[in-house]
Amino acid sequence: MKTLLADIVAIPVDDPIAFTFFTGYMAMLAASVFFFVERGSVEGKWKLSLLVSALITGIAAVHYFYMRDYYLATGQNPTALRYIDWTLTVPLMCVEFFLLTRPAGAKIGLMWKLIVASVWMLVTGYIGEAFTDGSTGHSVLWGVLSTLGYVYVLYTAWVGEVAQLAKQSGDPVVIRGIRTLAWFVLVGWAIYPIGYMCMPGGWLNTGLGWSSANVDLFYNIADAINKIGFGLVVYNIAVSSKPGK
Ligand SMILES: *C/C=C(C)/C=C/C=C(C)/C=C/C1=C(C)CCCC1(C)C
Repeated sequence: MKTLLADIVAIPVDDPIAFTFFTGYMAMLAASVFFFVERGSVEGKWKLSLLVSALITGIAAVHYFYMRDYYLATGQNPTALRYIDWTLTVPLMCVEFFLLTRPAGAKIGLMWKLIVASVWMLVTGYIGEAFTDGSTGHSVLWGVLSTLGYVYVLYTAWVGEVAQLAKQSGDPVVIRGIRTLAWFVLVGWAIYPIGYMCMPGGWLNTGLGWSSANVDLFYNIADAINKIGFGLVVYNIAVSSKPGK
């Protein structure tokens, strides 16, 4: 009995971070099943987009499974697992932008530019978090460098190539869908820097006294909104755009 109990991972009722790790895990898993199954019922040109949506939430679900355990066992932020997850899933979100605008003429170079910008954003963010000396200088320097990559993706989605290609598609569903995804990047993705600034030395940590435990609370909420939300927008485009091409 003792050994059995030791293997049970319990979620304390007064720990919102553990709660969101578990809820996030289940929600991502359910979303993956949904996107994967629905892939079978959308028009051919959208099938790959739905598969990528399922991969994004699927990869996240597996990471959440491990991150929840790591957090419950150590009480620490699972920084490395978190960034491994993002390094796989955020570039896949860039692939989604490419796939959705490809019928309107998007070139593969667009995809690579977005991937490079997002990987830059994540590598610099990782240095900021994982190698912190607890100082504000370190947090701000790497946070600002990371934000450059974020701004590039934001610009591309709102006014740059992605926005222009969406317009060229002439399909109101694609135009509206891409605009909604751009809103996700502007509002949903902006939750991450808030979490980042809770880390030791971060502005919200030193300025408002927010605990570094909140880093994961913000990241978990943001992940659920962005990964599942992104996928639902893609699904909506796939089921409501006009058939053909
Ligand atoms: C599914 C995971 C997603 C959509 C992750 C997105 C992550 C970001 C937009 C992170 C951005 C950051 C900054 C803009 C500055 C501070 C460091 C980061 C990495 C938290």
